[in-house]
Amino acid sequence: MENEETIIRELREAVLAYDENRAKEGAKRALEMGIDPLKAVEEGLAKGLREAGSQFERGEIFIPHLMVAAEAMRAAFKILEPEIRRRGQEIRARGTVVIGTIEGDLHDIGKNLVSLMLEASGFRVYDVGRDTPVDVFIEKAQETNADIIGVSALMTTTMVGQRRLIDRLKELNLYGRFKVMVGGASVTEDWAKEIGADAYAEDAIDAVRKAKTLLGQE
Ligand code: HCB
Repeated sequence: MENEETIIRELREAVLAYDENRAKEGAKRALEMGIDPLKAVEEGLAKGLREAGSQFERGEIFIPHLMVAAEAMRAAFKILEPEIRRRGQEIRARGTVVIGTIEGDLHDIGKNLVSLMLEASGFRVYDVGRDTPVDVFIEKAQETNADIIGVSALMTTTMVGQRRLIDRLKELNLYGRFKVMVGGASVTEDWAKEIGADAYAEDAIDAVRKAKTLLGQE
């Protein structure tokens, strides 16, 4: 017999099985049955994605698995999102993050993953895309009253953009107003310290952990 519990379990398992169609079907069934869409996200999809994240941390699965799990969640989330808005509910807001890949850099897979994991963990996320100028990050952060700016850079040639962003915040007297979290393949903890960033995150799971720590939540 299909009930709320079985549908929520189905959503969680669909994400863990990397099955986008199954996740979308589950989301439609949840709406048909009048299940609280926020509960379907939090206890179904997001729980599945977090479990996939733990499997990744334990080395049981790899980046491509995490990405398809994330895609399955994103597809089903899109189906549930309008109903969440219609009910006037808000995703549990832990804080607001503006995230993007810095100017000159087209790599966005990691940034997208971080963005989705933050979203799944209750942050409100504004994604400013890739190849994004420093001022666009800062304007968006001001406009949305963000808590954190996440800056991705994958190449040694574009990492300097992370430093430029922090220098620009200083110039504008906004250094300290927004916490800055940096990441990307070539980025290290030492680099983050050197440029005056508030945090370095190694991967999407670490990014969620660091974002919570920055806001004094864990
Ligand atoms: Co690209 N590329 N690439 N590339 N590329 C790298 C990054 C090299 C390291 C490959 C190499 O030479 N060994 C290299 C950079 C060398 C360097 O500077 N040290 C490189 C180069 C040189 C280039 C081109 C210049 C190649 C060329 O055209 N000659 C060119 C650059 C174009 C440009 O940006 N202007 C280029 C192009 C490409 C694509 C388009 C083919 C493709 C990108 C597709 C896309 O993103 N839409 C690509 C890819 C896929 C890679 C590799 C193979 C994988 C990157 C990736 O997606 N990793 C990469 C090799 C590597 O990284 N070792 C190679 C998986 C994600 C999940 O990891 O590290 O991006 P991630 O993100 C993590 C983590 O860093 C952290 O969390 C994420 C999730 O776990 N994180 C954050 C990331 N951002 C964060 C922000 C935060 O606030 C917090 C945490």
